Amino acid sequence: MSFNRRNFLILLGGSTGAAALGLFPKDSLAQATASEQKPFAVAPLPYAYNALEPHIDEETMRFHHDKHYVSYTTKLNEAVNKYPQLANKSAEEIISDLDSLPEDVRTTIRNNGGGYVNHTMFWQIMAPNAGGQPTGEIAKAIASAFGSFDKFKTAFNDAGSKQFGSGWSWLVLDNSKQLKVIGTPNQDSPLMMGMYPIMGNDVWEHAYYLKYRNERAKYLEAWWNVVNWDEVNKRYQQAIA
Ligand code: MN3
Repeated sequence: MSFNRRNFLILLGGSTGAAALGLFPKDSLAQATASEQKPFAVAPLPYAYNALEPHIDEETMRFHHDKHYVSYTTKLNEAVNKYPQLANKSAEEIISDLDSLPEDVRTTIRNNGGGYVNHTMFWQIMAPNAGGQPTGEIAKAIASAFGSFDKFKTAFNDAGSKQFGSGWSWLVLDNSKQLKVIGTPNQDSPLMMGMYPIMGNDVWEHAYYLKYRNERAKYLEAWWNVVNWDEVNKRYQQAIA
Protein backbone atom coordinates (compact mmCIF):
# COMPACT_ATOMS: atom_id res chain seq x y z
CA MET A 1 0.00 0.00 0.00
CA SER A 2 1.35 3.41 -0.90
CA PHE A 3 0.45 6.84 0.40
CA ASN A 4 0.57 9.99 -1.62
CA ARG A 5 1.46 13.22 0.12
CA ARG A 6 -2.16 14.24 0.68
CA ASN A 7 -3.05 11.00 2.40
CA PHE A 8 0.07 11.27 4.42
CA LEU A 9 -0.94 14.77 5.55
CA ILE A 10 -4.38 13.62 6.57
CA LEU A 11 -2.78 10.80 8.48
CA LEU A 12 -0.62 13.28 10.35
CA GLY A 13 -3.47 15.66 10.93
CA GLY A 14 -2.33 18.67 8.94
CA SER A 15 0.59 20.25 7.25
CA THR A 16 1.92 22.07 10.30
CA GLY A 17 2.59 18.79 12.03
CA ALA A 18 4.20 17.28 8.99
CA ALA A 19 6.31 20.37 8.38
CA ALA A 20 7.39 20.51 11.99
CA LEU A 21 8.49 16.92 11.76
CA GLY A 22 10.74 17.83 8.84
CA LEU A 23 8.98 15.48 6.44
CA PHE A 24 8.97 17.85 3.48
CA PRO A 25 11.83 18.98 1.34
CA LYS A 26 12.93 22.48 2.35
CA ASP A 27 11.56 23.99 -0.88
CA SER A 28 7.93 23.18 -0.25
CA LEU A 29 8.25 24.62 3.23
CA ALA A 30 9.67 27.84 1.81
CA GLN A 31 6.84 27.97 -0.73
CA ALA A 32 4.20 27.40 1.92
CA THR A 33 5.54 30.18 4.13
CA ALA A 34 5.97 32.45 1.14
CA SER A 35 2.39 32.02 -0.07
CA GLU A 36 1.07 33.39 3.20
CA GLN A 37 2.80 36.75 2.80
CA LYS A 38 0.77 39.94 2.96
CA PRO A 39 -0.13 42.25 1.36
CA PHE A 40 2.07 41.04 -1.51
CA ALA A 41 2.12 37.34 -2.23
CA VAL A 42 4.99 35.41 -3.71
CA ALA A 43 3.91 34.46 -7.22
CA PRO A 44 4.61 30.79 -7.81
CA LEU A 45 6.70 29.88 -10.84
CA PRO A 46 4.23 29.11 -13.64
CA TYR A 47 6.38 26.08 -14.68
CA ALA A 48 8.72 23.59 -13.05
CA TYR A 49 12.11 24.70 -11.75
CA ASN A 50 13.81 22.65 -14.45
CA ALA A 51 11.45 23.68 -17.27
CA LEU A 52 13.82 26.26 -18.75
CA GLU A 53 16.72 23.81 -19.06
CA PRO A 54 19.15 23.78 -20.74
CA HIS A 55 19.12 27.58 -21.09
CA ILE A 56 18.47 28.35 -17.43
CA ASP A 57 19.33 25.59 -15.00
CA GLU A 58 17.16 24.20 -12.24
CA GLU A 59 19.44 25.18 -9.37
CA THR A 60 19.54 28.81 -10.53
CA MET A 61 15.74 28.89 -10.75
CA ARG A 62 15.35 27.41 -7.26
CA PHE A 63 17.67 29.94 -5.65
CA HIS A 64 16.40 32.81 -7.76
CA HIS A 65 12.74 32.22 -7.01
CA ASP A 66 12.77 30.66 -3.53
CA LYS A 67 15.56 32.72 -1.98
CA HIS A 68 16.13 36.01 -3.80
CA TYR A 69 12.55 36.70 -4.85
CA VAL A 70 11.08 35.52 -1.56
CA SER A 71 13.51 37.79 0.27
CA TYR A 72 12.50 40.86 -1.80
CA THR A 73 8.86 40.04 -1.09
CA THR A 74 9.42 39.63 2.65
CA LYS A 75 11.32 42.91 2.96
CA LEU A 76 8.77 44.80 0.83
CA ASN A 77 5.96 43.49 3.03
CA GLU A 78 7.79 44.41 6.22
CA ALA A 79 8.19 47.99 4.99
CA VAL A 80 4.64 48.31 3.64
CA ASN A 81 3.10 46.86 6.79
CA LYS A 82 4.58 49.73 8.82
CA TYR A 83 2.29 52.09 6.88
CA PRO A 84 -1.24 50.69 6.54
CA GLN A 85 -2.18 53.34 3.94
CA LEU A 86 0.24 51.65 1.51
CA ALA A 87 -1.29 48.20 1.84
CA ASN A 88 -4.29 49.19 -0.33
CA LYS A 89 -2.10 50.07 -3.29
CA SER A 90 -0.60 47.73 -5.86
CA ALA A 91 3.14 47.19 -5.72
CA GLU A 92 3.40 48.88 -9.14
CA GLU A 93 1.62 51.98 -7.83
CA ILE A 94 3.84 52.11 -4.77
CA ILE A 95 7.13 52.00 -6.70
CA SER A 96 5.85 54.45 -9.33
CA ASP A 97 5.83 57.23 -6.76
CA LEU A 98 8.87 56.79 -4.51
CA ASP A 99 8.95 60.48 -3.55
CA SER A 100 5.61 60.15 -1.78
CA LEU A 101 6.85 57.34 0.49
CA PRO A 102 7.82 57.86 4.12
CA GLU A 103 11.54 58.48 4.16
CA ASP A 104 12.43 55.64 6.51
CA VAL A 105 11.10 53.01 4.07
CA ARG A 106 11.84 54.72 0.75
CA THR A 107 15.14 52.99 -0.01
CA THR A 108 13.89 49.63 1.24
CA ILE A 109 10.86 49.89 -1.03
CA ARG A 110 12.91 51.11 -3.97
CA ASN A 111 15.16 48.04 -3.71
CA ASN A 112 12.73 45.38 -2.58
CA GLY A 113 9.57 46.73 -4.21
CA GLY A 114 11.56 46.98 -7.42
CA GLY A 115 12.84 43.45 -6.85
CA TYR A 116 9.31 42.22 -6.23
CA VAL A 117 7.70 43.84 -9.29
CA ASN A 118 10.62 43.06 -11.62
CA HIS A 119 10.74 39.38 -10.72
CA THR A 120 6.97 38.89 -10.66
CA MET A 121 7.08 40.00 -14.31
CA PHE A 122 10.27 38.04 -15.06
CA TRP A 123 8.78 34.59 -14.21
CA GLN A 124 5.82 35.33 -16.52
CA ILE A 125 7.76 36.50 -19.54
CA MET A 126 9.74 33.28 -19.64
CA ALA A 127 8.37 29.87 -20.60
CA PRO A 128 9.51 26.43 -21.71
CA ASN A 129 9.39 25.70 -25.46
CA ALA A 130 9.36 29.42 -26.12
CA GLY A 131 11.73 31.89 -27.73
CA GLY A 132 12.16 32.36 -31.45
CA GLN A 133 10.75 35.34 -33.27
CA PRO A 134 8.13 37.56 -31.68
CA THR A 135 4.61 37.41 -33.07
CA GLY A 136 1.58 39.68 -33.14
CA GLU A 137 1.52 43.41 -32.47
CA ILE A 138 4.79 43.45 -30.55
CA ALA A 139 6.60 41.98 -33.57
CA LYS A 140 5.37 44.83 -35.78
CA ALA A 141 6.12 47.45 -33.14
CA ILE A 142 9.68 46.15 -32.63
CA ALA A 143 10.35 46.08 -36.36
CA SER A 144 9.11 49.63 -36.79
CA ALA A 145 10.95 51.03 -33.73
CA PHE A 146 14.30 49.29 -34.23
CA GLY A 147 14.40 48.37 -37.93
CA SER A 148 14.40 44.61 -37.31
CA PHE A 149 14.14 42.03 -34.54
CA ASP A 150 17.89 41.37 -34.77
CA LYS A 151 18.70 45.05 -34.29
CA PHE A 152 16.43 45.16 -31.27
CA LYS A 153 18.07 42.03 -29.84
CA THR A 154 21.52 43.58 -30.23
CA ALA A 155 20.41 46.79 -28.50
CA PHE A 156 18.77 44.84 -25.67
CA ASN A 157 21.84 42.60 -25.17
CA ASP A 158 24.10 45.66 -25.24
CA ALA A 159 22.06 47.29 -22.49
CA GLY A 160 22.52 44.10 -20.47
CA SER A 161 26.23 43.65 -21.06
CA LYS A 162 27.04 47.34 -20.50
CA GLN A 163 25.17 47.46 -17.21
CA PHE A 164 28.03 47.76 -14.72
CA GLY A 165 27.37 45.50 -11.77
CA SER A 166 23.82 44.38 -11.05
CA GLY A 167 20.77 45.53 -12.94
CA TRP A 168 18.33 44.90 -15.74
CA SER A 169 17.98 45.46 -19.48
CA TRP A 170 14.54 46.54 -20.63
CA LEU A 171 12.21 47.09 -23.50
CA VAL A 172 9.98 49.91 -22.31
CA LEU A 173 7.20 52.11 -23.54
CA ASP A 174 8.41 55.59 -22.66
CA ASN A 175 6.22 58.51 -21.59
CA SER A 176 5.63 59.49 -25.23
CA LYS A 177 4.51 55.90 -25.99
CA GLN A 178 7.65 55.03 -27.94
CA LEU A 179 9.44 51.71 -27.62
CA LYS A 180 12.92 52.10 -26.25
CA VAL A 181 15.72 49.93 -24.83
CA ILE A 182 17.21 51.02 -21.52
CA GLY A 183 19.28 49.58 -18.69
CA THR A 184 18.70 50.18 -14.99
CA PRO A 185 20.98 49.56 -12.00
CA ASN A 186 20.09 47.42 -8.98
CA GLN A 187 16.35 46.69 -8.85
CA ASP A 188 15.25 50.01 -10.31
CA SER A 189 12.13 49.61 -12.41
CA PRO A 190 11.22 51.69 -15.47
CA LEU A 191 8.03 52.48 -13.52
CA MET A 192 10.21 54.66 -11.28
CA MET A 193 10.97 56.79 -14.36
CA GLY A 194 7.44 57.00 -15.70
CA MET A 195 8.04 54.27 -18.28
CA TYR A 196 6.25 50.95 -18.66
CA PRO A 197 8.31 47.72 -18.66
CA ILE A 198 7.22 45.55 -21.60
CA MET A 199 9.97 42.99 -20.95
CA GLY A 200 13.16 42.88 -18.95
CA ASN A 201 16.11 40.59 -18.42
CA ASP A 202 17.77 40.19 -15.04
CA VAL A 203 21.53 40.65 -15.34
CA TRP A 204 22.33 40.19 -11.65
CA GLU A 205 24.93 37.45 -11.23
CA HIS A 206 22.37 35.45 -9.23
CA ALA A 207 20.44 35.01 -12.50
CA TYR A 208 23.24 33.22 -14.34
CA TYR A 209 26.43 32.67 -12.35
CA LEU A 210 25.88 28.99 -11.40
CA LYS A 211 25.70 27.97 -15.05
CA TYR A 212 27.44 30.71 -17.02
CA ARG A 213 29.93 31.91 -14.38
CA ASN A 214 31.40 35.25 -15.49
CA GLU A 215 30.11 34.95 -19.06
CA ARG A 216 27.13 37.28 -18.97
CA ALA A 217 27.08 37.59 -22.77
CA LYS A 218 26.46 33.84 -23.13
CA TYR A 219 23.55 34.03 -20.72
CA LEU A 220 22.10 37.06 -22.53
CA GLU A 221 22.23 35.15 -25.81
CA ALA A 222 20.72 31.94 -24.36
CA TRP A 223 17.91 33.85 -22.64
CA TRP A 224 16.16 34.54 -25.96
CA ASN A 225 15.31 30.82 -26.09
CA VAL A 226 12.96 31.18 -23.14
CA VAL A 227 11.19 34.44 -23.95
CA ASN A 228 7.41 34.04 -23.73
CA TRP A 229 6.31 36.27 -26.60
CA ASP A 230 2.63 35.70 -25.88
CA GLU A 231 3.06 37.28 -22.47
CA VAL A 232 5.28 40.08 -23.80
CA ASN A 233 2.68 40.81 -26.44
CA LYS A 234 -0.02 40.93 -23.75
CA ARG A 235 2.02 43.43 -21.73
CA TYR A 236 2.53 45.56 -24.83
CA GLN A 237 -1.20 45.58 -25.59
CA GLN A 238 -1.94 46.64 -22.00
CA ALA A 239 0.65 49.39 -22.16
CA ILE A 240 -0.66 50.99 -25.34
CA ALA A 241 -4.34 50.60 -24.39
MN1 MN3 B 1 17.00 38.43 -9.85
